[in-house]
Amino acid sequence: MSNRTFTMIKPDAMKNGHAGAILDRIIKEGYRIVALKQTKLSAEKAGEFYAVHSARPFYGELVEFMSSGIIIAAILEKENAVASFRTLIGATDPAKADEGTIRKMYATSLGENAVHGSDSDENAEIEGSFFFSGLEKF
Ligand code: RTP
Ligand code: MG
Repeated sequence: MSNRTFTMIKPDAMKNGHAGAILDRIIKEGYRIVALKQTKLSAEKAGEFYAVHSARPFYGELVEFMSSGIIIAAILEKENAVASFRTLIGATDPAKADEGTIRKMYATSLGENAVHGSDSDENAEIEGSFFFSGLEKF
């Protein structure tokens, strides 16, 4: 089991001023920041990142949203990082997320849900490498 995951603070949380609170929570929960940057995805890059969802009805909306504003991308390290981080962020739909989870506290809607968390060790590695070179991971 790998001890790393990949996250993004999505455009809604950035625009709503939650980035500081979310990063503070992540650090307080014991994640070490391996790499971090503020950036903006083009529609093409957002489409590539979420290519696994390209056949889904919400794909166009998802690509438009994820390229609509600045994001923060980060690689995080903690024991059992992928699963523990998905527990910390809560269900995809904030209305169904547990009390105290990041999506419950900061997400806007199912489509605009504040944060991303990798869903497997393999995808954590692929997604982290999408944003960061080896020289940017410490
Ligand atoms: P993520 O990949 O962003 O961490 O979210 P997730 O695993 O919880 O959910 P996933 O199934 O991978 O969906 C990716 C993102 O697509 C948007 N979505 N919209 N309108 C809809 O029905 C719908 N369903 C999913 C969400 O922004 C979700 O995070
Ligand atoms: Mg996902």
